[in-house]
Amino acid sequence: MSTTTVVPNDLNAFWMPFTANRQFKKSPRMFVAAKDMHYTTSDGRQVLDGTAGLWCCNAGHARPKIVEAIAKQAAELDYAPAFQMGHPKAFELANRLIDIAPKGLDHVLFTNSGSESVETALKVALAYHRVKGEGSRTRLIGRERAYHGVNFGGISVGGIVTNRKMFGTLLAGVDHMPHTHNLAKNAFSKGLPEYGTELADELERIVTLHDASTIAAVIVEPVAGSTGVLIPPPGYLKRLREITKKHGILLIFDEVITGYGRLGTPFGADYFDVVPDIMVTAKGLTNGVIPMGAVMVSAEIHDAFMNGPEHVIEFFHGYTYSGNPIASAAGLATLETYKDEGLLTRGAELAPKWESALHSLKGLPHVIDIRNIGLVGAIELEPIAGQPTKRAFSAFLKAFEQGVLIRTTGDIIALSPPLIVSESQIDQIVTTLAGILKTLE
Ligand code: PXG
Repeated sequence: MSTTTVVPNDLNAFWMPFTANRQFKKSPRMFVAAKDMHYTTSDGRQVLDGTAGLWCCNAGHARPKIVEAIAKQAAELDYAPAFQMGHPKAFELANRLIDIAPKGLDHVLFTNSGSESVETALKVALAYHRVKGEGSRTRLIGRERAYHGVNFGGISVGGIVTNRKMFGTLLAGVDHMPHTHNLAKNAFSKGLPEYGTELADELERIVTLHDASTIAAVIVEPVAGSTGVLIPPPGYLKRLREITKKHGILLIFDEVITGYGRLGTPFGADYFDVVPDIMVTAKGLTNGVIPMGAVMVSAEIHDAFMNGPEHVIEFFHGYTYSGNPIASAAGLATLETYKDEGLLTRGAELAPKWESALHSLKGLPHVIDIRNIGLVGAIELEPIAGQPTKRAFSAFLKAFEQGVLIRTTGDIIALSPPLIVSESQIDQIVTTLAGILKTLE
């Protein structure tokens, strides 16, 4: 198929997600193919993927095992009812996930996205306390600047103002810890920033205010991704773990971005050596190819529900597509690809190269911070006075023209290449950005 014939001629009907629709439709940017580290545009150009799609194609694109598994599964068993029926691959995938998950997470609930995984985790947490006879634990604690997807629970515990302010009063009984971003003290940190561990103690203040008996769970991203890569100070997550444990509050890690090798360890929990009670994942679970999420929970949580008459449903929650056969097949093939190629830890090998390449941009115009962890990076730019987001967005457009895909959020450039990236491709990303930063308004 010619790459030039697949551009739709009317862009009006599709209301695009999280996109400046009018700007896009005046000047569309279309991908029509992808292979390994590259996208192909509708005008036949190669674009290096600096963002693993949207932080999800951790093994790169069109990987043979995954492609084959999906085709085979579609022909063999396309769909099986998710409620009161099963099929082998969902069980197999749950087992393979438990094999790579931090010790202590023993059961898996499947969803279709990160947002649904967040809702599922919050509901498990509330219901868990109730089945344990602690039904007064109804509050949920999130964090400023957090991104936990776009559904009502997720935006309630989330802390990105633009994602919340249009949507009414959200869930009741939610409070937020402060975020840990501190440019004045931590700018240009390599890896974990030095200052801010004591911000974890804000959780104690919130617990004192509401009383532990009213709090069900605390949810955090180990590294906040979507808001612009906010890396926790040393010991911060350990402290949250201690405080939650002390007060009988569940700790939920939202690992939608940090899961599946992004930090150079299988999960963020491994990187920080902190095991939560519930872990929320999606994206890299299926290499982004088929929508799927997985929520992993401790045996203690799972077992608390396994009471009452055996014919009665234990937890009234689930989706038509929970553990969908094709998604399960994609997940299994993805985990195999990660294992074959050592991708869940490859980020750790590349991290020193990644760090030095990124920090070489220090001193270029408008750059007010550079941060990195695993194979994640961020370059924060000084906003144009009175026109926030414009400078970074124009860097995004220029990078796309020059053959590199980056992401921007506010005036922050976020980078998260597939874990198969080569050292020379890291150089290409950074050299392209260096050229652009010198020419930005
Ligand atoms: N939790 C976290 C931590 C996420 O990063 C979600 C939940 C929601 O996942 P779904 O699958 O419902 O989109 C996310 C998603 C970006 C970007 O460029 C980040 C996300 C999605 C799209 C873009 O930072 N994160």
